[in-house]
Amino acid sequence: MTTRGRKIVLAASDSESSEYLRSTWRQMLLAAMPARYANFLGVDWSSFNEVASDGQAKYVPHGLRVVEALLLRDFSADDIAVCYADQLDRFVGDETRVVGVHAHNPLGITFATDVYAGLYGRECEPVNAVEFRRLITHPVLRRHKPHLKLVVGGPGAWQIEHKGMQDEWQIDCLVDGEAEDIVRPLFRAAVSGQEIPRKFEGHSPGLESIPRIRHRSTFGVVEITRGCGRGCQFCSVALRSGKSIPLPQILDNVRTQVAEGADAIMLTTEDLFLYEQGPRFRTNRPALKLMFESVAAVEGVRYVGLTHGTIAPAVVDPSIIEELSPVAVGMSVHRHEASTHPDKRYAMMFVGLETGSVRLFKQHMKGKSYPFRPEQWPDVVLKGMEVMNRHNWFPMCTFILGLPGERPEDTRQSLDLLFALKDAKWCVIPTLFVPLDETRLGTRKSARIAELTDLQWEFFFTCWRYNLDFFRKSPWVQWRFNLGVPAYYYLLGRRLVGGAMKYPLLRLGHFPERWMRRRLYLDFSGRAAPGYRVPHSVPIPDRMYRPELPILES
Ligand code: B12
Ligand code: SF4
Repeated sequence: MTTRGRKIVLAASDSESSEYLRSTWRQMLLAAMPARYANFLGVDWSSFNEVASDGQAKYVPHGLRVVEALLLRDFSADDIAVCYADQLDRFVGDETRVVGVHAHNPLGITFATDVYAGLYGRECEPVNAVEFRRLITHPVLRRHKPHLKLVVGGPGAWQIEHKGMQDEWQIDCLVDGEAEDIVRPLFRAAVSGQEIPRKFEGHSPGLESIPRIRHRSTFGVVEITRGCGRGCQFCSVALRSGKSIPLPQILDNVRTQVAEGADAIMLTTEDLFLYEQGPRFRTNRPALKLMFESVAAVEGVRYVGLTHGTIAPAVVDPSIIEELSPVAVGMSVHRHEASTHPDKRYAMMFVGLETGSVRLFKQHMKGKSYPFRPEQWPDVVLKGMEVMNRHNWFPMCTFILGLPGERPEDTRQSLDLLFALKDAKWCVIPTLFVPLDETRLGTRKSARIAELTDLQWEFFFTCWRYNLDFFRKSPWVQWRFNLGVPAYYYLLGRRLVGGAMKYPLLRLGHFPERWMRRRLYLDFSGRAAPGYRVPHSVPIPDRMYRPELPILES
C-alpha cells in the first residue's frame, strides 16, 4: 500500500518528547540510563507519549514547535505533520519532500549522559541514543529517501557531525544553532527539489523573528529569554545573544499550550534572572514578578516550573527569591518532606555550580559570579544555597569533573565546597567535561570515566550519597541498594575502571566510615568540620553595581 503522505513531516524521538508524570527528572534519566537495562529497571517511556486522533504528536520539544510555526508562514497546516517515530509511516509517503528531525541529545554524548550509561560498560548506550537511532533509521525514511530530504536540527545536532554519522544516517542537512533565519528558505528549497547545503550554522535572530508557537510543547516549555552574556567557556548557549521575549508573546504561548491540554508551564531560560535585565546583569525584580504572576493567572495553568538560573542574584538580593516563591514554590509540581511549605512543595531550578576551585572558576567561567569576584565563589554558593533553601527552592546543581587543566588540588577544593553543603536541600549532579563544538573549549579533550582519579570518584559518589540520603523513600530500598554496591563493584565496576572507584563507591553504599577514613579525603565520621562556613553576608566589590537603584535609573 502506498501513502501520499504530507509534504513536510517533523519528528522527534519518544524519549526526547516524553513528559510522563510531568517529570523532568524522568526525562533526564532516560537521557542517561543505559537502554539495555531500562526494561529491567522498570522504566518505560514510549507508551506514555500521547497521540492525537489523526496520529500527530500531542507534544514535542519546543524547538520543533518553533520550526513548525515558521513553516506555517509558507505552507498550509495540511502540508505539515508533526509526529513520533511510531507514527512516521502514517505521514511519510510519495508526496513527502522534507522530513525535519529534532535532536536534543541524539547520541547521548553530552554532559551527564554517557557517563552514567558508561558505568554499565562501554557498549551501553543511553536510551536517548537508541531512541534517536530508531527514529532516524526508520524504514519508511529509507523507502522514500529518493524523493525526500532529511534535515536534522536542534541543540544536539552537533553530536551527529562529531561522531561522523551524517552519511550513514543519510542526513542531507544538519542545522546547528538557532534556526529562525534558516528554516523557511531551507525548507522551501528542499520542497521544490533544489540542492540544499550539507550544513547550516545558525546565528542569533532578531527578537521579531522568534515566532509565537502554534501547538503544545513538551512540559509546556515557554521561552522567556534566549542567550546569556556570562560567557562560560564550556557552554554552547553562551554564544547566543541575549534577549527577553515580550510578555504578550510569552502569554500567548502559555495560552496555546493550555488550549491543547497542558496544565503545567515551564518557564525556559538560560538564566531566570536575565529576564528583562538591567545593565550589568541587574535583576529586574518587578518585571520578573509581573511575568510570574501573569503566567500563573492564565486560566488552566495549575503548575509553573523553572529551568535554569545562576546563584549570584539570590545573594545580591535575597528578596527576589522570596517574591517569586508564591508562584515558583506554590505552583511547583515537586514535593519533598523537607519543605516548610504547607503542601510540602519546593521549587526546582537547574543551577550550574561546576567547580569549587577558584583557579578553574577564574579560568573558565568567571562571569558566572558577577557582580562578585571569582575569589568569592565558594561564599556565593554557600550563601545562595542558604537563601534558596530558606524559601523552599531546592536547586538541582551540576558540577563538571575533568575541566581542562584540573589538578588534584582543584578537586580537593570542590570536595571542600561539597562537604560544606552536606546539609543543603538540593540535588547535586556530577558530570564529566565534554568539549561542545563551537564553544571556546571545543577542541579540548573530554574527561573519561576510565581516567577519573580517586579524588574525582570520591567527588562523584559523595554527590550521589547526598542525593540518596536526601531523596530516599524507603529504608528497605536503601538496604537493597547498599547490598548491590559491592556486587556491582566486583562484577563490573572494578573491571571497567579499576580500583579508583572502590572506596568512594563503598561510601555510596553506606559502608562504615571507619573502613574508609584513611582512603578518602573527606572525613564523614562526624569529627571533622567543613573547611567553609556560610558567610553572614557577601560584599559586592564593584562599586558601579548598585542593586538598590531601579532598573531605569541605573
Ligand atoms: C527545556 C530544556 C530541557 C527540558 C525539556 C527537554 C525537552 N525534551 O523538551 C529538560 C529539563 C527535560 C531537559 C533535559 C535534558 N537536556 Co535540556 N534543555 C532545555 C533548555 C533549557 C531549553 C530548550 C528549548 O526549548 N530551547 C528553546 C528552543 C527554541 O531552542 P532549541 O531547542 O535549541 O531550538 C532551536 C534550534 O535548535 C533549532 N531547531 C530545533 N529543532 C530543530 C529541528 C529542525 C529540523 C531544525 C532545522 C532546526 C531545529 O531551531 C530552534 C529555533 O532556533 C536548553 C537550553 C536552551 N536554552 O536552549 C537545554 C539543553 C538543550 N539541554 C541540554 C541537555 C544536555 C539536556 C539533557 C541531556 C540533560 C541531562 N544530562 O540529563 C536532558 C536530555 C533530555 C532528553 N530526553 O532529551 C543541553 C544540550 C547540550 C548539547 N548541545 O548537547 C542544553 C543546551 C542545556 C545546556 N546548556 O547544556 N532539557
Ligand atoms: S551562566 Fe550558564 S548559560 Fe550562561 S554562559 Fe555560563 S553556563 Fe552558559
